[in-house]
Amino acid sequence: MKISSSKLFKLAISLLISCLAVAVLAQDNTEHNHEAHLHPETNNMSMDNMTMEQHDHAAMGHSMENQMPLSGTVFTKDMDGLPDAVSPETVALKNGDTYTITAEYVKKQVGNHTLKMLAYNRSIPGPILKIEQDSEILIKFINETDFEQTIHSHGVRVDNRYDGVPGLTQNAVAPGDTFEYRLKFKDAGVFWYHPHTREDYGQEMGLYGNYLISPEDNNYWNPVSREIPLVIDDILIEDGQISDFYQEFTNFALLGRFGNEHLVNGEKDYSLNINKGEVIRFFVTNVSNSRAYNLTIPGVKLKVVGGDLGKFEHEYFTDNLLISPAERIVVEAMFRETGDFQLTHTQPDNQINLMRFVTSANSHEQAEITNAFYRLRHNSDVKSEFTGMRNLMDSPPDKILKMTISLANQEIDHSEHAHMDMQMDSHDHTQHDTSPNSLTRAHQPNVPAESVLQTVQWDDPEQSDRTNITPDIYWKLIDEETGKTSSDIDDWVFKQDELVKIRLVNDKNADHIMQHPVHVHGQQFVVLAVDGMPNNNLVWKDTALVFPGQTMDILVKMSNTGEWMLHCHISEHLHAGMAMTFRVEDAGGVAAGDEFRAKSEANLHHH
Ligand SMILES: [Cu+2]
Repeated sequence: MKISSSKLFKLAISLLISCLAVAVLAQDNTEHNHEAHLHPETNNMSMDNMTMEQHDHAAMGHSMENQMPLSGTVFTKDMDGLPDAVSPETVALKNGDTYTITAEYVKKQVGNHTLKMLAYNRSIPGPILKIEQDSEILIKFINETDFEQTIHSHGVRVDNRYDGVPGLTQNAVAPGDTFEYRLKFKDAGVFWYHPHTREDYGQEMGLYGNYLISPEDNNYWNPVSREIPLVIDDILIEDGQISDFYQEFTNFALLGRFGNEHLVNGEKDYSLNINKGEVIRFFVTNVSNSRAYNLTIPGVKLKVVGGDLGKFEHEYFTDNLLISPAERIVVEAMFRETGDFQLTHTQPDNQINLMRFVTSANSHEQAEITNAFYRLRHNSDVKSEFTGMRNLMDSPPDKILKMTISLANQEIDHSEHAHMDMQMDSHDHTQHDTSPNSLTRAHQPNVPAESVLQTVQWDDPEQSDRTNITPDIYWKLIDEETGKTSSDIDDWVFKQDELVKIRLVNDKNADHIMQHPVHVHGQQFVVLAVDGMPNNNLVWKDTALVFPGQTMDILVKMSNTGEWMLHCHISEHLHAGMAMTFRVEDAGGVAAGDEFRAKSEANLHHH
């Protein structure tokens, strides 16, 4: 039986949005600046169908002063009676264990501000769940917030029923309700969990946490002194609180919400004490809504060993770690010198200190660990997994997906966008940078060339994007073959274990060009080539950053049946339409989660 997931998904989204609005309107909310201005067409993202009223609203929004509130219902910032945030707990779970995660509002001290935030088990990040590879864990989720929730286990090849996509794999968890997620962890490495409802709001407010999956093979990673997860985020604080979110729409929809404060493991001035000679393996996760981080630790040697889903074919030393929203990097750092070191983020116009490492004089150096650090491993086990895939390097793509936006009807004042001019000027899409150095780098998409870094939208310092809202802003995925767009794409059906090559084309002729971190649910993929340059260091991934104007070929191994999302992981772009679904079914045409979708479709038809 073939189910039209796209129709179902659209209906579900529209139901979700209307339920959300009603649920929140029903409760006492004393912070309405304005009468609720509901957009009945929030789910209809077509620009052509934009009503006059919406158009006027959009045009007015852009000409208004930045500080003018939008016409909508602001999520309340009332903090009365909220519990204080606690420090994240590290919890070791064994096969068959059950663990309860509760999402709720907390008060959290960030610098001089007491912020209303959202937390899992009252901590930001949520608890670090340490689990052995191949274990199955039952997560009992409780929603103590005032809006619908789910848990999406990012990068974990879960059974489709536990993927956390409302309307597609489960019903959203209403306030006060619960849901049980039965999760099997097939892969080793670092993963993360977050909601898949109003990600722009939930994630920015603090709903994220790591799974650390220890490999079955004790020699999978190098010997190190310690392993430490680093969760990196930026938040936008204005007037002492996290800047407004609206119940009816997503703001900052063109560029995504860039923050003005940076958090590492939930803290503004995070610091770690290190003993001289230690090699630390950091599991880095970027949980920001929109910001790509360009990380380094000046004075400390870094070796990249893993990506989203396990080891690279070849380890490499680097000065820079580029990490887009939702990506993970596994990096080892050798602290040979005594003193203070900073984890920094570098963008063309400035450098920001994110956290501090204080290295004490008492040496903990161990020869075995030091020697392992300086040896670059070539992982033949990983390489052999990719042999068959590499043979498809030159084959034509099965699907071509254009990532674009059209602002033809929009009154967007581009002069407000700080990086627009720079971006357009520095853009030469017609030729590759062919200097020997950049050529080597181009073979390693993980270390982008300087000219590529120049094209990135690094920031929105004046928050010029605040009045750009959904559905006025419609970021699109267009199937080149059928012309179908985003949620209307309903014919991507693959057989289990098929290898599917998808060419992701970041439209260089779009009205606004920006980088997009593309996330594929439920499966693993590799980046085969970027702008036609083959990638000579493969790693399994679930999220890859397609730079402005770039073309990236990914090869997806469709191992996991179900109906799944493919979307941009800039939260605001996801809500602005840069999302689609695809189906993976077994030889008999059956996919996990079909029972849920059949039931929901029947229900939708009856109402
Ligand atoms: Cu995007």
